[in-house]
Amino acid sequence: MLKSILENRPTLKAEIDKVAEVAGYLWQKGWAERNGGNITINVTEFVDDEIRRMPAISPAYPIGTTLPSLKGCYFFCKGTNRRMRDLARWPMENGSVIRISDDCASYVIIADKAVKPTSELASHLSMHNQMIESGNGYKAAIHTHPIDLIAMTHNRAFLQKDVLTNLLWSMIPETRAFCPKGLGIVPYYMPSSVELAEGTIEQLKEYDVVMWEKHGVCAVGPDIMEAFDQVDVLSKAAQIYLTAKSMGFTPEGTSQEQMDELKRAFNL
Ligand code: 2HA
Ligand code: ZN
Repeated sequence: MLKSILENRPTLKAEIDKVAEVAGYLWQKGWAERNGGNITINVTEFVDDEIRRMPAISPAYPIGTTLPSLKGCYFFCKGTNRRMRDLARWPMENGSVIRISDDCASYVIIADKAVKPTSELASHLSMHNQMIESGNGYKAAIHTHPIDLIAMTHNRAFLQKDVLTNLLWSMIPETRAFCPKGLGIVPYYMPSSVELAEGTIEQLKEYDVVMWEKHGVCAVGPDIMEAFDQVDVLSKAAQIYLTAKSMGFTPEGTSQEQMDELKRAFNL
């Protein structure tokens, strides 16, 4: 049996372990039906000369767009049509490491198996390209289908800029503290489309979390655990809103003054 790229690479393995842990959370939360959702992480910092010499185990596939800042980059990506709950248990069977080709418009798979990456690869890699260009040091992108947050995007009133941000911030102070930029909104586009990727990139200039109308959420962060945490915090706030609603009343929400006080106290 061929050895895994993770063998004798504890720092790379630790990042893949975090991906597997988060994949398990997504399944447990009911956010990852069938093959729903995607995770990609930039693993370039863990790449050594031996990895750089590893031959392609797939043809060169087009990304669908050209991303100049990804030259020489490597990513671990969930496989297309693979289940999150399977990624949780067997990450290297349900995801793969890819190398961006020198043309920055295509990629090859290098390890462990020729598992073709996520259908949302163009939007994920566009997010990574932008994170590199912004210099924010972020290495992880997650896309998932949280029931409560998606339900909220079915209400047109919530799709106006920062309406949802302010509503969710006002449900519990932690949301203001741990999701300080709030969330952006991308109007409905076909899954996997270039429009969806471009809309996401535009919103990420301002936010770390972006809602895809009637589809799901995308979040970015320094690592996959932190990207997940932001979605988790927002989902908690959405749960509080809908629990109050199902008790028959509209929750009052903390006041603008109380939120401003928090902003000052936490230096947000
Ligand atoms: O990969 O969620 O939007 C499955 C999806 C695509
Ligand atoms: Zn999706």
